[in-house]
Amino acid sequence: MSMHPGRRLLLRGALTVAGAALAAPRRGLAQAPAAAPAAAPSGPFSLPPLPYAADANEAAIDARTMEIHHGAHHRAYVNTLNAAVAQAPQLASLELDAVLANLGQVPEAVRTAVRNNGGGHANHSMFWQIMGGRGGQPGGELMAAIGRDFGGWDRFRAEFERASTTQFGSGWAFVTVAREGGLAIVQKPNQDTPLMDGHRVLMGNDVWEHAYYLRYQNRRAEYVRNWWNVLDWGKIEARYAAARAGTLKI
Ligand code: MN3
Repeated sequence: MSMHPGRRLLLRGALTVAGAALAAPRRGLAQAPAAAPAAAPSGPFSLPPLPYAADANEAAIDARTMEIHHGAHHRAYVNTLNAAVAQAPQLASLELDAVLANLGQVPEAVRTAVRNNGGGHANHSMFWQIMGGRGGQPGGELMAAIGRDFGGWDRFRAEFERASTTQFGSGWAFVTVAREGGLAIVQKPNQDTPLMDGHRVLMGNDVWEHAYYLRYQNRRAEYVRNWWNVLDWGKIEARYAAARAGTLKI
């Protein structure tokens, strides 16, 4: 294979850096005078603040897990998504749900990054929103829809727990909501989301190990069972109403 001139340039640059490093006094890696990367783009997407204290979900999720999950994992999805969008600026002006529903139109060079990190950003933004509550059960139209579509609260809960525990490896269990109010339970691997199928997400649980491992280790079923205790059904009922009004985004 012949060497591309651009590649030769890169190699020459690398040799120069290596030579400089040899001549310079030894320093720690952290201080290495590497060619400074361009500053990471800070937008168009941003990390939403947690809408409650990190220990607000102690009934299911410890504060340390919340801090790492939000401050490190979700932040990384946002940063990587922004870096991908910087390479495809035509995406920057679009709503995230529209991008995810049309991944086939995203430039191939950044499509996987947008899928994983755009999905991760949407999923986690929804996830923080629906917790911080005291569990219990929903009321009103949402409870009526659960009765209609799942045959009652207990069966809904059992079916959602089964979807959460049987998702192989990393992924999510979701409840989707149709414009006319119909509900369905959906499993997705990785950071995929029903938004990618053009569907709306009512709620979803993150069953990646990073969501529960500090407290539960391999006991995913116990995490999934406890998760009901921190749901804010008022928020989820508001999402249900927004979905029916056609205003629910992510
Ligand atoms: Mn997660």
